[in-house]
Amino acid sequence: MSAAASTPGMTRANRLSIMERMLVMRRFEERLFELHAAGHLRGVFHLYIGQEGTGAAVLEALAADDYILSTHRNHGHVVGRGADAGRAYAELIGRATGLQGGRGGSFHLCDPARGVLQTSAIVGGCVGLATGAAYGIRQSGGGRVATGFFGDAALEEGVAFESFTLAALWKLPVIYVCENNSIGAGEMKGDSYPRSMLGAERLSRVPEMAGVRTLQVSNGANAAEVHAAALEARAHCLAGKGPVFIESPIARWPGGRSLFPKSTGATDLALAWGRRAPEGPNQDWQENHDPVIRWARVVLAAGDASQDELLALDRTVLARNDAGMRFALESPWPDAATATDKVFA
Ligand SMILES: Cc1ncc(C[n+]2csc(CCOP(=O)(O)OP(=O)(O)O)c2C)c(N)n1
Ligand SMILES: [Mg+2]
Repeated sequence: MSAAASTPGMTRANRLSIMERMLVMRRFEERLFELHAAGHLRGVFHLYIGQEGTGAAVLEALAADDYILSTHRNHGHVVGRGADAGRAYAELIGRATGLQGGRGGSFHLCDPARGVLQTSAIVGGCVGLATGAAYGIRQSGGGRVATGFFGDAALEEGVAFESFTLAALWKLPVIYVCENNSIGAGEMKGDSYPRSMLGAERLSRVPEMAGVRTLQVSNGANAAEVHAAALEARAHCLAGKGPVFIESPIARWPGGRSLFPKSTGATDLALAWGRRAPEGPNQDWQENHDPVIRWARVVLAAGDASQDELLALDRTVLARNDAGMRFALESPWPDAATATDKVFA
């Protein structure tokens, strides 16, 4: 079976667009380690590295005016949607030109002008926000969907069950994308941290119990499978049939297991055509689980691009990214006189 045949419903343009979204997400966050090392990032931050196969595919399946809500692990969703890298970096390092004027930082990064309405770092918060956005869509005539991206732990919060119930009862156009990264990869044991703490034997039992339709993706690194599920979910919502929950299991990136992420080095696209990753604890993930490398193999096998064309795309993405980083570093701090602007109490 050719790779193209394993991407049903997808055009060459879809495959290349997903590749570009993934590279945009990946390069943006890899460069964050440099900002952190230079002391520009204050406090903890969470990276989306390793989850791009899910985010890029869902974003590709959505329409430009669909709404998106996210969590503490939001950078990928925001830049993958097309947010300006410079304004996103500026936000992360607290500059006045940031998407939130430098007041939100990593935990609140969003881009309402591009439909990324809000980010909540409160676990489960995004489930409620996405449901509310879908209610807003319903009240204003429909024709679009709201999509909430959240982690497996969100299902442990009461707001998730309450939101699922309301969305099912009111048949709201909302897609719940659960990025379940409590899945072992490489040296990680299946029962080690992090893992879900639910009584339910499958995550999807929770939304099912509330009457929400569920779709199970077998591997969240497989963007083709995620894309197909997202298209199906969107059509279901637009037909007025109510919410859909997608569980996307993701082999957790080895750099993302500690409180502060640890770099595993810049992604080497040549792993897609046979170069070996450095031996060590990250090798299995880098060669076999990294969604960027896996998708590059799909694009190559489909004949969508040559190795040189993929490298050229990557250089273009990096150049744009790094111009954004320079813009952010050269941007001014917020004016102290505006410190109480947008403070409500
Ligand atoms: C209500 C609430 N409880 C606890 C926390 C602290 N906290 C931040 S991230 C996190 C784990 C989130 O896991 P998951 O939702 O699966 O997302 P992941 O980080 O694995 O992508 C916790 C407990 C929080 N932010 N909000
Ligand atoms: Mg998780």
